[in-house]
Amino acid sequence: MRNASPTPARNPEEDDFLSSVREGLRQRPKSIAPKYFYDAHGSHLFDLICTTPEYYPTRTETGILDRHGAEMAAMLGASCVLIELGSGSAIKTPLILRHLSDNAVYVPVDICEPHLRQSTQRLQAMFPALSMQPLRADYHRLPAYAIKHHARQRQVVYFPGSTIGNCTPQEAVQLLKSIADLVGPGGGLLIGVDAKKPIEMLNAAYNDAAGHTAAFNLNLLTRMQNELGAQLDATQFAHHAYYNETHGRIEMHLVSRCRQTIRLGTESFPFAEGETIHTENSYKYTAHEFRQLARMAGWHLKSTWHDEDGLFNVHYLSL
Ligand code: AVJ
Repeated sequence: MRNASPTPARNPEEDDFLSSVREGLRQRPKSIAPKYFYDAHGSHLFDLICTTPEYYPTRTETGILDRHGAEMAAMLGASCVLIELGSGSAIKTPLILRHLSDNAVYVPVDICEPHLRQSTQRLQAMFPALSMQPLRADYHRLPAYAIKHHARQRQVVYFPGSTIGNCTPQEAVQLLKSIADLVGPGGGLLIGVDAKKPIEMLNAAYNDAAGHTAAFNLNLLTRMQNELGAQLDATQFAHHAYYNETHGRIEMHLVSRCRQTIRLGTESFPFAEGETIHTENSYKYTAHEFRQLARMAGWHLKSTWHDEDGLFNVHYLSL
């Protein structure tokens, strides 16, 4: 399997931007799923967000993995099959891979083929002895048979970055159940989860002074113009992100600055002044809350690592 090339998509409709936008704009309140942020420019903007002083999750999680990676790898089993969901540019992955043995297998799973190829190449150069089995797939629809492995090798999903925060708690339980089905009995899950913290710090993280988060949010409108031929004036929308304490989540919205209409094909979507498109939820969980959620999906919390200030948790769970 060494240096295998990415598996081509089985289902070309799996990422249907047009029908998602159409359906999302028909809803009340209007919404578009956050996975559509990540075209090439959006992914670049996300990388910029991660470098801002306000956005603490990336550097905090990196610090945790750097300090405790050896202990994590010991719990995973050094010769496991490590399946990274939504691997993207896989910046933090070496912090785990460097502690695995040559018998381990690394399976990056990502929807974006160029990302997958580049990151696999980079990691294979860093760890020439490690087998890599890149898989181009939407990890929400990953079939259990997709990953080849030895029957006695433990399969561990690696899901960093608090990406699970984009799911509602109900969806998170479903995703955690499907991860359980994927890895099977004896399997494990290493997952990064952003923690609850003072509201000012949360709000600042999603309203960075450099404006990268605003650009990231507004890029969704540019994508709609460029890829779907949507007729709209992006300057008449504003970025709005705030912590919703009731739900324990950051909400991101695109707020209409005036009465206006977005046209998409033959369809018109009128906006009142102040009406929003809800573009993202980012849920924050205490370690206790996340343990309860995981338990509902059949997982047992084995260990939690965090930074000194308790901003971010990395959990290891087993079935
Ligand atoms: C990649 C989903 C974890 O929720 O913090 C960053 C995305 N949105 N700034 C997050 C994001 C705005 C990020 N996740």
